[in-house]
Amino acid sequence: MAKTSPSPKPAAAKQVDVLKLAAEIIECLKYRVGKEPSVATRHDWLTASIKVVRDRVIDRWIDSTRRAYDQNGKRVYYLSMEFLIGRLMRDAFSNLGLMDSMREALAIHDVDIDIIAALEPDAALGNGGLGRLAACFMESMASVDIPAHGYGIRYVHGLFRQEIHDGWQVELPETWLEHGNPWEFERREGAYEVGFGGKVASITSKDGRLERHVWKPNERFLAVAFDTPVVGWRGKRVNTLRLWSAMPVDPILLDAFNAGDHIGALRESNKAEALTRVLYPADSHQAGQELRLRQEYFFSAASIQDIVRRHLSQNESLSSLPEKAAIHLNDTHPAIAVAELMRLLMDVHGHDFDEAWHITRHTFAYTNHTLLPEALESWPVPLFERLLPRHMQIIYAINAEILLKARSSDDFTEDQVRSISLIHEDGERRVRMGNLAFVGAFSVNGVSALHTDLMKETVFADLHKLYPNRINNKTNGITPRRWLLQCNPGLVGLLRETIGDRFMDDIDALRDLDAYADDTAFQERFAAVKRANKEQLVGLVADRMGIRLDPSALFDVQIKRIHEYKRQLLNIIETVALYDQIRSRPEKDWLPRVKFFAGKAAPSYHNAKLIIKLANDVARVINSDPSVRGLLKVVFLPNYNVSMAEVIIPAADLSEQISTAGLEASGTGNMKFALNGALTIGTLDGANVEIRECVGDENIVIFGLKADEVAARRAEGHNPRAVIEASQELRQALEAISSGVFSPDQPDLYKDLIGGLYEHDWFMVAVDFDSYADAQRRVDGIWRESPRWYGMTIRNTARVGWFSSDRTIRQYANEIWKVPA
Ligand code: 26W
Repeated sequence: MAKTSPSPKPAAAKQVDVLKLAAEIIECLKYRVGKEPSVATRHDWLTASIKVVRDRVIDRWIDSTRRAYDQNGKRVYYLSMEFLIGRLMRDAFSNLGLMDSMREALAIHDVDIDIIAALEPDAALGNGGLGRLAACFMESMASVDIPAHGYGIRYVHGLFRQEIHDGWQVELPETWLEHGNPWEFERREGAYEVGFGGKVASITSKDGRLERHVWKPNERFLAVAFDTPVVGWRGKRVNTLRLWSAMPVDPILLDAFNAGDHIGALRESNKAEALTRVLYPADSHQAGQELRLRQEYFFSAASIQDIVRRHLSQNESLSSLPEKAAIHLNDTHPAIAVAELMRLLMDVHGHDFDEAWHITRHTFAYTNHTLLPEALESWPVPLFERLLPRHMQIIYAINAEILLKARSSDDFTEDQVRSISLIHEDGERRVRMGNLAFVGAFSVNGVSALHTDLMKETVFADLHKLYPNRINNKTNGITPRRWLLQCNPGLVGLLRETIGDRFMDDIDALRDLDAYADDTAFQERFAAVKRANKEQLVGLVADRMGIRLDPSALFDVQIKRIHEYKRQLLNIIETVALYDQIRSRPEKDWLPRVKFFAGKAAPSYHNAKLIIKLANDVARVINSDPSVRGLLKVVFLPNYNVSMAEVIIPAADLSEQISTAGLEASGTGNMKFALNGALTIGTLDGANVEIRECVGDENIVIFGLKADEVAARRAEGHNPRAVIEASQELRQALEAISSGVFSPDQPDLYKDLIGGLYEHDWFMVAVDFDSYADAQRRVDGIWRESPRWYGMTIRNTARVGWFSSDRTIRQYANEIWKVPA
């Protein structure tokens, strides 16, 4: 399949390039990998190809770094516990315009670039939405030319590998570094010490006045930087993603070693290794383990030291930090950075509390990504105090300041003051990281219009009252390079022929496609592209799962983390209902459909794992039932990751965005599907609301309760049992599942899961069922009228350019960070 290159070069110049690249690959193979072509493995070719291109990145990287230094302008620092990057090779080659040349250069050596590209492991240093957003933002910041550094953790094991055994999720360790990582540069010289525990000493002057505090940790580790270049579109700018790895200060404890305790001598080493070894796999409830808090502090402290060092290398004092640095907190995971900067300002650089607080509050900005109460981070005070005693003191001092401000206003009741406090006082005392991030930041943003409104009304209602100008909205976006140009070359080719190349640099130009939405010839070509993408997915499913699919069926896709609020269960129940109907009315003209599911469940999330098992059980029964005659197929693709998304999304006809309204902060998969010409079936939740505004109500299928209706029902305590009794289709499907039709060996397996729908139906699965089933039949109707279907999906592609992360990043730059973009 033809891949696109961003800047077609004159043929002769390109030929020179290709020959030069081909020679460089051989040289690299020889001198840097240490192999002759005849004995090189595919991995060796991959390494050599990456290094050849990486060399071309380095000049631009150094140039970008020097430009930032010379200008001494404001820099952006994006602190994130997660970066869900995926593969980097195609991204870098394509952004540098080298994709076609590298393909040809490798072909000269009889190497197929697609085969070696598939060997590159996904860098899965994230769980889902939040981590992927950080990766899109890094690419966009480089593309719109913002001097930015990403800071995170170099986990040895990223998100676990998922296998499905007998329908159950099994978690296996992920080993992305097994063959080394040709993209990264280790910076041993740039290591910082990070401490834990110990005591706080007070230094007093001769006259007995308290001068300052000194924290004397009793554990110390080194944070070593690993840098990865992030190449922007057309190579304009190359930014740095700096990931920290923990190392022992003393690799071998000589005293112990000399005393013959050879194992004990490695104690420090083992502890350090444990610190950055593995990513926590829960994306919506806080694990609450000490190691997690250690990880948060470790990477925040290393990052803040690095930022302070860089600032002081160019500026006299830290008083000017807010003019030179915007430090962005990606959710509360790095919120401890607020207290760490305060500590450095006061205890190391001699600022008094007021100065330090002024500098801090004008330097940090914070994004909230979820309103789910179980996902809001808080730490027990005793744990916090033991691990970070000085930070605990600082948090108390900040709290005193905030509570005073609230109490000095007549408008605040004692309840409201309590809700603003950084310390949760009912029962076990806990430090609230959301409140810390909120008060420590000059800007607090949500990730879609609806989510931002809900933030103001719910979690942060009282803080919003105290700081009414702080909360703002920045609707999420996705990078169109990875999520269109790279993943859908067929569509890109068609777009270039139809509306020219302008959209590749200015995504809003996709609008020109609107004029072709009803053009029959264009619709046919658009459909042919989709068909080819579906055939590719059919191949993947055949290879990995041995299931044969019909590419002319409607491909109905729900791929994302498995969570009750995302309501994969609603989709599965509707699938079971459809299966019932097909069997009871086989003579009807049913529409062939394939239901795709993929996603991981947090290992400790019981119901989510049960939902995976159910999807697999339903798939097994339906796929082997001859009476549905292949009209309905269900596929659960194991081990969903970024690379898999890049194959599935371009092949989707229908995008399932069906979360309980009010619970999905934004969603970003919804944007990727729409951009690649899928129709959305969804609730008015997260960014779906804004997608509807962009594509038009007539080009999206909306169903279900709205956010305020969900809240009202939850508050009044509704009666789901009555709802179920009233819907025959739903009742039958639920009875089938809970009586063991899909789990004959364990007939009770789904009793509790389904029982919950009768009891409380917290996520409104039963309540929204009829409306969802109706919406699905509307989808059937549209699919049958092919010109209407393609008119709608073409308009989706044409009208969602606004969801580019370049737009999002420009808004962050102009409205929050105040840096030129
Ligand atoms: C403390 C455990 C934990 C870990 C991760 C709690 C919460 C998280 C994340 C905030 C969850 C997350 O990824 N949220 C998603 O963020 C996306 C990017 O803004 C949104 O599009 C999704 O709607 C939101 O669920």
